[in-house]
Amino acid sequence: MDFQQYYESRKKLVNNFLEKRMEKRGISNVDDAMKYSLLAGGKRLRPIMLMATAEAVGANGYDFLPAACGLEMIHTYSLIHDDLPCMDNDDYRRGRLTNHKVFGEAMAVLAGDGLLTLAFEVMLEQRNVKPSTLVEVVHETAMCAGNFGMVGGQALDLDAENRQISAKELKTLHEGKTGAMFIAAVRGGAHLAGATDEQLLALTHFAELIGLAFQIEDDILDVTSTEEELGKPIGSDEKNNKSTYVSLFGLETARKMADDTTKEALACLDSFGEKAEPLREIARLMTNRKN
Ligand code: GRG
Repeated sequence: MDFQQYYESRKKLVNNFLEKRMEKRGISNVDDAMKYSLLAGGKRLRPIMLMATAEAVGANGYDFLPAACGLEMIHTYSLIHDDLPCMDNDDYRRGRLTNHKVFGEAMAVLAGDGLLTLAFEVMLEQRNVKPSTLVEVVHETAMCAGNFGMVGGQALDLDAENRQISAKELKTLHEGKTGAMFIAAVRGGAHLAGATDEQLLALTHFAELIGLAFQIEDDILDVTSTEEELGKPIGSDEKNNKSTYVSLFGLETARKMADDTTKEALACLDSFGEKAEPLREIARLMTNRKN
């Protein structure tokens, strides 16, 4: 399998779907702010992951584009809000100015709200699945995105600012903030493709582990990319006091943790055979990524 070709073709499907769907305008110029961030690139990991999981179970991933693209809308809203001055106060995202830098803070809040709401509208436009299955997928996605998942994790993150937290607290924080949306992607694809209970269990465990490995890798990249660029010794950056896997365990142990967790995640896919190869490659991509 040519994974690069696989990934690019799925990314194109996602981008085309999002562009087409955003042609349907609402009543105001909040649409421009929503489109600005949604169509700004990005790896499209979560929708591609949903499709690849459906394929691992034996379905066609591209049959589930509305459900998959809803996840990208939720993810994009979270990035817009995360970049706001009251949160991380970032000026750049996906290689361009952040939403609030271009449209102002109030409009950026609304663009995020609009994308979160549109996500559920679009997911419910998914056809060719039993209504009860779709309800289950949307319900799980809502739980993963909300106070039991991403929003809860972000709140824990705010609370952890400028104080040291334990490894257990850090894990809970990231299981919510980052991991929950990967669980939504994998379980969503599994449900839509009609996975058995046994398959669902293995895939859920895979998603939990790969979310953790992705976060450890993100913490590693945070220190290695910025500090290498600046020519500083790795580990010397004290720009904030946030606890990370690197600050808690050191760079070498964090690298080993990322590797071991990825291997454990891949082992969860052993019974899926050749059909899970794209999902395996996505897992490898997520943990060896350069950006
Ligand atoms: C504001 C409710 C709320 C939640 C914010 C996702 C998130 C929660 C914050 C983003 C901040 C961050 C750097 C989180 C770590 C996970 C991460 C690297 C997210 C970026 O996801 P990618 O790499 O980004 O999939 P692209 O741009 O490729 O989609």
